Amino acid sequence: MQVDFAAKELSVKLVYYGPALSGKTSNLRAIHWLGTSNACGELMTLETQNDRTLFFDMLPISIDARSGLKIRLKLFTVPGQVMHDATRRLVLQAADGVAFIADSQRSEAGANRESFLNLKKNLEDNGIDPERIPIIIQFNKRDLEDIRTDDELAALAKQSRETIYKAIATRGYGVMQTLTGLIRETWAKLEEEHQLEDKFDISPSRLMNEIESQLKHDVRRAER
Ligand SMILES: Nc1nc2c(ncn2[C@@H]2O[C@H](COP(=O)(O)OP(=O)(O)O)[C@@H](O)[C@H]2O)c(=O)[nH]1
Ligand SMILES: [Mg+2]
Repeated sequence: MQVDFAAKELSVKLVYYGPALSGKTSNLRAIHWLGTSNACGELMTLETQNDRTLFFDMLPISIDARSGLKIRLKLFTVPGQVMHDATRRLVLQAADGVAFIADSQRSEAGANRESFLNLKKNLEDNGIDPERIPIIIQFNKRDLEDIRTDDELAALAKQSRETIYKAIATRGYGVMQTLTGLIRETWAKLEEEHQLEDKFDISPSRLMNEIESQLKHDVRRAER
């Protein structure tokens, strides 16, 4: 996190991690498409021909809280392929929170596991304690055949520290819940470390209300 006290501006870095093709870029695309244009900036994506992220994607989100605090969220994705480990480590530098995007297909369980271990190693290499940084897990591609069942994910959620979300990123399903869950956990950690409520006069719950109302379209108003 970077703080500019004079400008009352706070920058938070959130990283979407996971194996190749699990849906990290699709999450950012869906956030850009579902979010308000006021909050969401341009989505920067770098892609090779075979649809895999070459370096990373980045989506900036700005929230202006009523207390005057400006919150700048930067969402990054990492390239999933094994060979891009140096890029992943670089993108993880100074991360405040991580969304691990897993592929729900049974065939991808090994790739998920390998990528999760790689995440922990790269956090450690960056001097970040993997047991303390907020990490949430999204099981994406819930629309496909031969996926891990809801019961299996519930059992997994019981034994893991991380909250588990379910998503179909290409349809936007579950994507905003994952993002707001990640922001909530990340803010709680930053609050604990930096006493933001005292410094900026904003409680975590009020902040989440403001983020949700500025990020998401008001459905009732849109329907009128
Ligand atoms: N059926 C299905 N396909 C998905 C879903 N999310 C992503 N995909 C597809 O999976 C492929 C890889 O997605 P992408 O977001 O580029 O993965 P990344 O490598 O993690 O950035 C693309 O063809 C997407 O259209 C999903 O929820 N359901
Ligand atoms: Mg990608």
